[in-house]
Amino acid sequence: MTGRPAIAVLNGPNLNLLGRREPALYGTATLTDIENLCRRTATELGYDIDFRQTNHEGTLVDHIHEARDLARGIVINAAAYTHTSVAVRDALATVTAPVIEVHLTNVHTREPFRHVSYIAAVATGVLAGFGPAGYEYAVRHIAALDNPAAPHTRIEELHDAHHN
Ligand code: CA2
Repeated sequence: MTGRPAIAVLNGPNLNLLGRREPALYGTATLTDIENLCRRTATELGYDIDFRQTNHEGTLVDHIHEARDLARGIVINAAAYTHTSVAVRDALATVTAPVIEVHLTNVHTREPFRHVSYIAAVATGVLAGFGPAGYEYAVRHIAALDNPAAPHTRIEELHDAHHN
């Protein structure tokens, strides 16, 4: 424990294989590289990272419950569970802090079953197709939302600023 506020970065099934299988699709960065990127970004912004990966649906639900109690926001790549899991969606729906759904690939250019997300409707925002950088952008956005001195990160306040 460092005393700094935490941002949770949660990863679903098979993402432990990143960088070792299917580099043409998912790139050469490993999940440890992505963890280091998130940690470097968070440290720069004054946050800790709680970085997890699991291949099990119930464990991902447990990770969401732990993050709900401890983190200022959740970055989640639920991987295949994105397209199948009512349990993951229901767990995320209980989170009041911002939730950013991240995908390395642009799921909308892939098979039709990947166009459907069970979790997008309960997420604050969705990033897909930015590779590992998507994780960094999501961490930066959660830190910005947590900082009341950055009102432009909230769409309704940008609208208000524009119209006043
Ligand atoms: O693009 C993404 O980040 C995905 O969430 C990745 C998931 C896929 O099911 C989603 O549709 C999109 C798959 C993660 C599997 O990762 C692998 C990494 C290396 C080798 C094989 C799988």
